[in-house]
Amino acid sequence: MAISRRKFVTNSTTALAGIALGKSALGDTVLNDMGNGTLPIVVSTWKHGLAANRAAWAILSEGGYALDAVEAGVRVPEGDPLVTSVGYGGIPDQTGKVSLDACIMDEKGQAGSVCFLQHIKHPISVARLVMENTPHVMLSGKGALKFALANGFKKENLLTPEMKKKWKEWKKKQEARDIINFENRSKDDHDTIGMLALDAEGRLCGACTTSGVPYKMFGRVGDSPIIGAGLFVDGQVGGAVATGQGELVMKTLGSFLVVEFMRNGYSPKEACLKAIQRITKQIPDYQKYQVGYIALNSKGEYGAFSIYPGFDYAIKTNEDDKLKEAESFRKLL
Ligand code: SD4
Repeated sequence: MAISRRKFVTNSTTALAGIALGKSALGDTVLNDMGNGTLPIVVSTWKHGLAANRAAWAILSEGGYALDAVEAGVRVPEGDPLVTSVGYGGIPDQTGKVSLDACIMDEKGQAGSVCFLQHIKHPISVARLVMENTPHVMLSGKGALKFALANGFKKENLLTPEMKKKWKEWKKKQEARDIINFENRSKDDHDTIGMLALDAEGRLCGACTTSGVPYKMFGRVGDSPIIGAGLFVDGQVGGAVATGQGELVMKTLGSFLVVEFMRNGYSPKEACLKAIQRITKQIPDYQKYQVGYIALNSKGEYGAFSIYPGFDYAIKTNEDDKLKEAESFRKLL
């Protein structure tokens, strides 16, 4: 059922009445669709999305495939030791080990994923191989590593000397660092990259890759490799990716939810807002955490929304190469 903007504003205002969200603020929020439908387009999370988008753009602007574009795009922060939340140079777990989560989806709904993968710099490329060369969707831990090594990936030490030093400092203090993206964050924390691209032929694909929550428990897996949580793509409708505290995203199957809202007629931004509202309604201690979603529909319109201010996302089209701050739920309260 397609829902008109007016009806959405009314419904949402009613739903949010308990938290005194002003009608005009919500109206402003939901009326702001973005993207004018020109293809190709690529959107991704956080500031490191700018460089990643440019790598994706090199493929998209030549008429290339969105799947190649998202893989090439997210490999940039995966390989960059200065991006401390993805791939090589990622913040380790409590035991000083870097473990990575990643997944990828194509326009036909095919999916591949790896989780708790150690020693491999580019988990996104392993996830793509799981999708293309196995009958499965997800490989984990030692099995994922074995599969990667059998397919020619190199075993590497992903813990940079800088991160080892930071981890040792953290160990002395044992500060809880499960609250990410606000309050507790240091300037150089950057966070998961999720990327969505729509190529010149209208093929929509997505990728998501991370080293996860800083100083997580050994063995912890977040939302990022979970199809439907960290990433979901329906080539006919749209795609969504999540960043932030993965546990909240997993409990609400966030990216799938965003895509389902788009299927029901909501714009990408409205759909992200509705998925954030699901968290704020269902998760009692949500205030402690940040979550952000970005979405891109099959018409090339995009949008984003987060719980707290401070979530930036990057957009690249023929005309744009920019970073934008998502609107946020708590700012409207
Ligand atoms: C996780 N969602 O492992 C990831 C972390 C993240 O921005 O996105 N940080 O929970």
